[in-house]
Amino acid sequence: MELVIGTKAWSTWSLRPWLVLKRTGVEFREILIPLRQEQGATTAAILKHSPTGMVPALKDGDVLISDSLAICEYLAERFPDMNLWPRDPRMRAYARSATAEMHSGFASLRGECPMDLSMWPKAKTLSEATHKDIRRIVKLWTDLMTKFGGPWLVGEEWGIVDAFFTPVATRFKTYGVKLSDFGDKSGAAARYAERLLERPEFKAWEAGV
Ligand SMILES: N[C@@H](CCC(=O)N[C@@H](CS)C(=O)NCC(=O)O)C(=O)O
Repeated sequence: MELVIGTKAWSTWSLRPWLVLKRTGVEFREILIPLRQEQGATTAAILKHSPTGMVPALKDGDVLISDSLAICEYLAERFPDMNLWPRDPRMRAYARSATAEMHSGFASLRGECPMDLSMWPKAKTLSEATHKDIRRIVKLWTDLMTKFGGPWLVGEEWGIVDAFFTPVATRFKTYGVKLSDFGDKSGAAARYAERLLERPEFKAWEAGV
């Protein structure tokens, strides 16, 4: 398998399926395209691999998948024993719902706090729209861990839903976001964010930044 990704410090959408693919333990080739090159060079380089002109893209034989969530769905089917989604249908529904909320939402947080793993952590003044996104994330994380007992978002196994929120945890660290200011009374959300950044798959990604 080959995974086409963008600059590791910045590309949140590449990070998510990379973590999931790493978790499977399968050997894969990484094709790294530097983002933000001048005069359309990034798009031209990505177009050699994927018609969307966006990363990530997964190539598995003659199959090409060009969206982070679709790649994770494919990996869950390709490696059914890895429990990348929870086995229990009810838990799986919650995991999918939270993953989809991340995939299509939190635009303000994403725009205002871009992932930058090469940046020294520095607190930033955030807009009310971003405050709202953070409060929603804290509530979502807290509710799911209360419902399913943690330590991961939907139960005992780390999976796709946790991979999807890993870039959020990096943003909270980089921009000095104190989750206790956003409804994290018990500190459970802050501890979950720390756990995400301690995962061996994330450490392996970070080593390549
Ligand atoms: N919905 C897509 C979003 C992919 C996306 O926005 N990728 C960005 C990088 S993180 C990209 O390829 N940008 C092209 C560029 O920077 O030239 C997914 O989930 O895979």
